[in-house]
Amino acid sequence: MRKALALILFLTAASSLFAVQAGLMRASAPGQPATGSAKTEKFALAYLDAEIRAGRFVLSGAQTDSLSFVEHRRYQQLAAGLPVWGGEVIVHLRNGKAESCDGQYFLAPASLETTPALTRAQALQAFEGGIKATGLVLDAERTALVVYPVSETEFRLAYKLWARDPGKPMFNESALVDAADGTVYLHFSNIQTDLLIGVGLGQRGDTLKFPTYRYNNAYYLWDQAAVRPFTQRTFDGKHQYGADISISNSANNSWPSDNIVNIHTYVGYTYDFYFLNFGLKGPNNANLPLTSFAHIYSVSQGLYDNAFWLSDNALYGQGMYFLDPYNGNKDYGAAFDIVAHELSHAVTTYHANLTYFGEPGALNESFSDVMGTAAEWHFQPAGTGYNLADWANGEDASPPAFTYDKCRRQDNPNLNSQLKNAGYSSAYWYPDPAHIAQKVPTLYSGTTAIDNDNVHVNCTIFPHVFYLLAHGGANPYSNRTVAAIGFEAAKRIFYDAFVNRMTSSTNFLGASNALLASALSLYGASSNEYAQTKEAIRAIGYTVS
Ligand SMILES: [Ca+2]
Ligand SMILES: [Ca+2]
Ligand SMILES: [Zn+2]
Repeated sequence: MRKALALILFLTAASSLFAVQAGLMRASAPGQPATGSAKTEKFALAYLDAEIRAGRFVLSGAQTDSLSFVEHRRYQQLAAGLPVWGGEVIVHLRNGKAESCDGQYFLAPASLETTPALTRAQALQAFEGGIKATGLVLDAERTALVVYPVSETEFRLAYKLWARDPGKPMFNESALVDAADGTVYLHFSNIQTDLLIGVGLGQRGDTLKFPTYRYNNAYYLWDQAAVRPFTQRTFDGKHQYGADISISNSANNSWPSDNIVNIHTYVGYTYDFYFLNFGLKGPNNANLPLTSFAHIYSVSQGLYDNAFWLSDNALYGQGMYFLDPYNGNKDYGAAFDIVAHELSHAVTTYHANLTYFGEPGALNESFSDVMGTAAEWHFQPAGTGYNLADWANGEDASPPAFTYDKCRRQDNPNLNSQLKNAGYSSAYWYPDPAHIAQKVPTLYSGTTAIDNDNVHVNCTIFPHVFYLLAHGGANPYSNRTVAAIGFEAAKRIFYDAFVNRMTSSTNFLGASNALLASALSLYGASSNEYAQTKEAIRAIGYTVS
């Protein structure tokens, strides 16, 4: 066909042939009518149907949406048996019937010279000449002949080359080179898309993948809302405080084992956990930028082994802080439930904003332990050991050997004593409470209430309620049993209660009422979920009438 036309679906006034914008084809410019009338669409579908039957489009992928059950079939256009560069359409079918389509195709000639005048090596030479490079090597698997639409009326046989430079790891390009005369139509780096995801080793030697950003020949632990819809940065304090601090970087996007790799990965997982379970888009539900600071260390600033969320910090600003191993050689950033715990504090900050003192403060900690554990179970298989889901908090932070020693326990809080672990005298060795009768009274160091009046010490009662509901079991103090309602229901009830029904001053009684209200609201008065929530609240010592 000499007088070939490009026929771009629904966008008859296309300014560029090569603007492959699948999904945007129905947009219209301001002040102009929308394109894509039913008539156009009907014509396009009929045309595509005939072309597919004639073998000029081949199925290259298909998926069915799990909510709408609409099937999306992806087709690659062929001309003379070769793929047409940029010729790709997606047909959407409902109940097996095509109802719309997206993408772009060309009125390409049915026959075309398919024997290249140039060899692959000659095409590579032409490319090298064009960009003044030497010594490039081709990836044989990824190099292929295609039909390149030079214009609406001209289709050329071309090589799509995939070239690397063995001496320069950062050089990795695709080039479209005319197979007859060596004209270089197009070339671009494969690296931005190929290597946007970094690969590194977590603290436990496990391989992790995470978003990075390339800038000036280095990669940074930085997602500029490209992989996930929020900006995420992870800084390396390099074992100091107040000194130069920069976003962690790597020359080749391959990262050595370090907890910065865990932290950067786990912040993304936690975002995914909240979004997938509750539809929450980051702590503020508006894709709040999230910054983490790893390897921060200063005894003079009172910064010992710890991890925390700070809404404000005079030196570095809002973010999550992971302090370096100091007295206990802990790797807090290496524990997924701890990263999810810290980020959950940010969720609380933007919702209930529970005051960080006394019972509201203990509830603030409770929510973080509950969601830290729920996130662990969302991503990890059940078991005992690193990277396995369990009912303790922070166990993966304890090198060199895995242990539950000194971890808060949700299955039976009484198995641990945070006050004992913290080195207080034996008169203070209260077990972590599982029941309101075990709540630790205000303890003083001088005139100061220890632990902000026991925000950690007393935070274990409600995570135990979560355990009773999700897993089922008996309270170790009251011996009252609760039948499991399962993770999904327990998660929904806790999230709804803590995010939608609590305020800065909610106390333990208020939290119990919030959980009951959530179970009632979500599952109804006659539901087993509501009945077991009542049992769980009774198990920790309240009367539910
Ligand atoms: Ca675990
Ligand atoms: Ca855990
Ligand atoms: Zn906390």
